Amino acid sequence: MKNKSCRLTTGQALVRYLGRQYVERDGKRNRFIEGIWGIFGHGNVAGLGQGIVELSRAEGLRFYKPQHEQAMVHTAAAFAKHRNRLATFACTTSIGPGAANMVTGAAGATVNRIPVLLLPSDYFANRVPDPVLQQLEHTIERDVSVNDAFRPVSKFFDRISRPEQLLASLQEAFRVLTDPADTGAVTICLPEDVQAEAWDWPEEFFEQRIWHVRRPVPEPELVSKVVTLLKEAKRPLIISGGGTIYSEASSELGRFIEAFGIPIVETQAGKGVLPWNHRFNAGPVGSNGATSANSLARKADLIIAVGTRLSDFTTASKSAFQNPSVRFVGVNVAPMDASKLAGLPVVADAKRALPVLSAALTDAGYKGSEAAYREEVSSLKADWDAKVTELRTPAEGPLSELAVIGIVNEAVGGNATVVCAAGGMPGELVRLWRPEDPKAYHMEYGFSCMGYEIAGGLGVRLAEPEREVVVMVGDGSYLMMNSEIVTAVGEGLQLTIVLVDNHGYQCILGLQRAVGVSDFGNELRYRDQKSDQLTGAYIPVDLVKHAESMGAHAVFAQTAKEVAGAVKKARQTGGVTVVVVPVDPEKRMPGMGTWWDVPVAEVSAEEETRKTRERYEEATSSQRPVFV
Ligand SMILES: Cc1ncc(C[n+]2csc(CCOP(=O)(O)OP(=O)(O)O)c2C)c(N)n1
Ligand SMILES: [Mg+2]
Repeated sequence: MKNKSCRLTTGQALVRYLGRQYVERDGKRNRFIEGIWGIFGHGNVAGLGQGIVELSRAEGLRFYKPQHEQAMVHTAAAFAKHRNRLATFACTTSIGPGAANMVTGAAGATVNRIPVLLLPSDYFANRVPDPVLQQLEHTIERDVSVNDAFRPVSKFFDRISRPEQLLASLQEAFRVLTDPADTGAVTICLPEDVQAEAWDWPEEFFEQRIWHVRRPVPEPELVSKVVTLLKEAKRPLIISGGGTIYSEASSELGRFIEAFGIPIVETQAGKGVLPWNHRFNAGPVGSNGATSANSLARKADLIIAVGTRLSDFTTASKSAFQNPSVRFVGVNVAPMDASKLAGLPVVADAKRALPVLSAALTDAGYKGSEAAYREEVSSLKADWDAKVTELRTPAEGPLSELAVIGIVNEAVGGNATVVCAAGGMPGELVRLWRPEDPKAYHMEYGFSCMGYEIAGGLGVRLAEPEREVVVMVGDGSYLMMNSEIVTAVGEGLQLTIVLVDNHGYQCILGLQRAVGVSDFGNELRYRDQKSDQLTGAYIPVDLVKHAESMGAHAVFAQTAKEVAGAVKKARQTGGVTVVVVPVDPEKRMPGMGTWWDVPVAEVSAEEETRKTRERYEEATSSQRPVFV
């Protein structure tokens, strides 16, 4: 018997399919694709674009138009991150440059393991008009297009040269998108002629589909091994990453550490899993870490890494763990992450694994860490908290970026979501911001992509309209990508943006000094006519006028009172408010004995560089590239 079918174009069928995909986890169900973001060109306006016009409203998919293709991927990723990867957006572009503009966003999503569905258009499958406007004519490989640049940055890649290929392709695309270990950017390239081509689609293809988001349980054999390891450990420590938050395992983690007196330290993606003032939360670990967390990490003999990819910032480029007999356990849905640092790979979901471990430990008579260790944790934590308070407190004279962070945090509280990605602020926020909720700290520090901040803030705002959102952005990031303010204004969204102006790329300038190079090419300065270098006066950019021109309310605030007042007022004013805060670039975060591996020139005519190289070589000797 022939099944019923319906005749639709590829573009129409795709829209219908997207509207009917749901996810389910812990018995809760929601639509997976919340809407479609797109910028049209000849590649998609008649194909998928026509499908969107005709069907998206009926399918409950709202269409959004950003100002930049890269930005819309950041928005989609931020939305998905805030929703713990249980929902995202689809993003459509034209061919060539529109598609290429999404590659950076795709990489960011994949690096951070965040689902985004990317639908770049591609040149004609029939190749009759070749080369179509914007087509890359590869001289040897005729089937290569600009879109092949998505391959290394996607977790799934396909090119649809016949409509019916969508049947199998979308099935796999959604499996990857909704799988906690495999997820990332999923790219389906759509040749412009195929988008407009009709086919008889089986009705079943459009039935509502519910994707179960798995929570793998730990293997009992490995649970026993963890029990043995913990019973032997004197200084156990948990590193908690973004995975713990995506898994919604805050309560399970809290119960586990309370039961056994094991402290946690946080990564950038994992910050906020427990409130900053939880007695066993020893703060951020690694290169931008707290003295408390780093002291515990240095001496730990057993580290349980939960939901973290153990990036170089977390491990201080593999120098953070100095106990000769330290062992690692990796609790992670992704086998690659579970096995890092030669860890015992407990491939499991955090929310499932922690109670299982807890029960096994109790059964085995494990009483938890010793009193002296717990006391050490509290005393380290108390010292660190006092240090944070001191660093956040405004001093005399022009504001420091550190003080601005404290002022803004005080003004919005511990439940508003702070959004940031690149510059000096991520390293400062991770130490100084005090979140009181797992969704109060949104840092994109896997790719640390300049330009994510405002677009990301927009995504968070859409993901949870009730919560206050404050974007912290440096002048460099702002100048690179600010035009999503127009999108937020157009959508009537409230967004508070704190724009910290220190005349350029001050974190890289600080790094430059740290690697023994003199100040060069990082500040926003005129070319000096005499030296022919970028050493002239600061280029005055009127950031207030700039923000105003896009429809934002803009406020210049240079004292603690003005900053706090402007931030508080922003929420009542509604719409987008940009608070421009000038800060003293030389009031930097003091050194805290941490390290990040950035290689220093091995030979140089500069004495300073040679000395720095000596110190660098000394520092690398504390790296441990191999663990057993
Ligand atoms: C797209 C992109 N390009 C380059 C970099 C390298 N980079 C990291 S931070 C930074 C400077 C950021 O300047 P700003 O936003 O003003 O922050 P500040 O350094 O002053 O704190 C640069 C160039 C990056 N992370 N992302
Ligand atoms: Mg700056």
